[in-house]
Amino acid sequence: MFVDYIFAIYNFETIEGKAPTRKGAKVHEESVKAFFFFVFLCILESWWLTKKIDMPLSRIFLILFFFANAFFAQAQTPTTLQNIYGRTSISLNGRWNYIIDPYETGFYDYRRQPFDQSASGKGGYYDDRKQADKSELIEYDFDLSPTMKIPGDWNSQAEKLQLYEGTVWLRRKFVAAPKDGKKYFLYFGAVNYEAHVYFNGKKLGTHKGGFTPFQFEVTGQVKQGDNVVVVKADNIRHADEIPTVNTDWWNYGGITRDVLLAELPATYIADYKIQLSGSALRIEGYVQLSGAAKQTVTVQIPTAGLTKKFITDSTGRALISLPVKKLAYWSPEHPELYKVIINSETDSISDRIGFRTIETKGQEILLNGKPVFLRGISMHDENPLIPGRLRGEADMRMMLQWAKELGCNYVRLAHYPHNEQMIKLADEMGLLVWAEVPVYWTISWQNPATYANAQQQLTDLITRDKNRASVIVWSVGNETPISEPRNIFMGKLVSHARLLDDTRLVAAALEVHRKDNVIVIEDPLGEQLDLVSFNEYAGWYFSDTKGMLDYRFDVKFNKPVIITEFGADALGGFHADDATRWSEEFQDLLYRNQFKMLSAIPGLRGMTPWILVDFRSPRRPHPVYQDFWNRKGLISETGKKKKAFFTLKNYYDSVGMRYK
Ligand code: GCB
Repeated sequence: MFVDYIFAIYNFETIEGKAPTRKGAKVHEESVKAFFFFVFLCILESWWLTKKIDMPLSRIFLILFFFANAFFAQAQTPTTLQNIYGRTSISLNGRWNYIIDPYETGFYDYRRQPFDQSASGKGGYYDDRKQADKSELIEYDFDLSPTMKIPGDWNSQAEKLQLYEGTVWLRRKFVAAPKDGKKYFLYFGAVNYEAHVYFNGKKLGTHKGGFTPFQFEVTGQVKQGDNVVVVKADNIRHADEIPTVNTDWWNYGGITRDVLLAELPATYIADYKIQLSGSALRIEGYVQLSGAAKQTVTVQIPTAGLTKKFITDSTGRALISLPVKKLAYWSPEHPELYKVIINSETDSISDRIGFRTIETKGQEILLNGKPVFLRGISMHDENPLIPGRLRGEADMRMMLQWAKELGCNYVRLAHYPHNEQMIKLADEMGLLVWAEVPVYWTISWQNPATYANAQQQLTDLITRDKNRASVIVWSVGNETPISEPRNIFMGKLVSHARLLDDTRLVAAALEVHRKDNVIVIEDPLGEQLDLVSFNEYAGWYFSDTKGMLDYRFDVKFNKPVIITEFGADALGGFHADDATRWSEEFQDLLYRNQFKMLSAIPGLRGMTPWILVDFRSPRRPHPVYQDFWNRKGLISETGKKKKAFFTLKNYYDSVGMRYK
């Protein structure tokens, strides 16, 4: 029954397709792993029963958890191309036909068996069939179905989809002219949450995780002329997924980011990292070719007068090291980006990369060796004006421009990876970035598949954005409740982030608790992090604008303190006295009082109040003040700045002067 217990919490379905699949192979590999894991559990159970091991079940369980993590983590390899926007590609954005399928009729037969697992593999909506003669029965028709704009969440594009959680099928036809000797990849910037992808009637694979990119190789499958992509997107929330069922944001479903068909040479530059080393004396990193080819690779930074050749090893990898003489370092004040060109014998790619260092020393954060105060703001990937996920560069620029107007040099892109283009814009506009994965609130800490999923999302985020100067912090999660399994889970994510990238800070929004009038920060996870970050809602979720000033902070770590959240809801345009909840005056006074409270923390080096603009949330039903909007924005859903916007701006202006 021990095995039964383990199985009850271990949802095997989540293993299938966890990672993006190349030609569907990974799904199979995972099933084989799951089988061996099962056999291992059976052996362990009989050993435990017969030998009567003198060890509590919880201890055995933890050992098992470690084992399973190591076992499944092996399948986690970076799977997307570096710098997709630097590649030759066809955009598959545009209008896609869609079919809403709440019962998954296009996926399962009437005995609930998946069509794509049947002997013929046929029968699902991905067949994209048309009636051959007038007597034929076909109960769907993509051509006659409505269309929606991709990239774009479905909730904001059709009234009946606003609150929808379930399956929607999306289809796009396109014309291609594949060339001999080239490789082709079908690339998705993000699909929320689970995607099953079919190309010309054949299943390519599945992917889970709503905010990270994935791709499938389709070399040899792209036809001259007409091609068709069908995606089954499913945004149902599950307790064992990342994020879990409970969040405070809208669960926007669908293909929310770009879809591209990329064309590459037979041996291509699959990945590279080109970053300034911690000492600022060298530019370091690697170039990774797609195959185990030995080639000469040249890295050029023309305006810095740097060129150097490297030879890849038998795995196709070359370690890069370029001594630096004179460089204009990237900073929010001078967001200098250098053109970097990488040539291999068979491929070439260029990027715009900024070079800067970031480190902590005691309670200081040093950017290019100089103390910096992070004047930040939190934001979601959502446009308040035309509600829905940010749909393109103009939306993203609007958000970052608002942050600039507020006097920010820093943004927290909460609570999940935002669009790759957003980070590129932050590079260009000069905003430091806190990047986060959706390990939020109550995750299934003891489920190995859940951990593997979280680790994969973190890997994909770091893989994608590791060349962006703006990103200075990888955050492994937000407000997760302390327990031993959680500490282990989060601790492993911290180590994983450091393993993948040692040029940035690692952080998380820690747990806090109150003892009388003291807000205590002693979450054990803090030991492993570079920053002390936490959310505190004095004046809103506890106390009020008067009583909050009686509270003080007790931070148990000698590290820079970056407050990840504080705030209050205010309905834009609602004015009253400053003791009245939901009024702009209440929110404004709360901000003023927060500055008083926070400036008493000796290590305070920055903050990202919650939040730049009002955002949609199903957790916020108050009919007058909320109407499914979290109103903690400094800007209303109509784009109007609230009083507290100007108060925070004044505060940042004065802090900015001190850190000049
Ligand atoms: C938090 C969460 C954030 C919520 C916010 C709130 O602590 O991190 O996602 O939206 O509080 O408004 O309650």
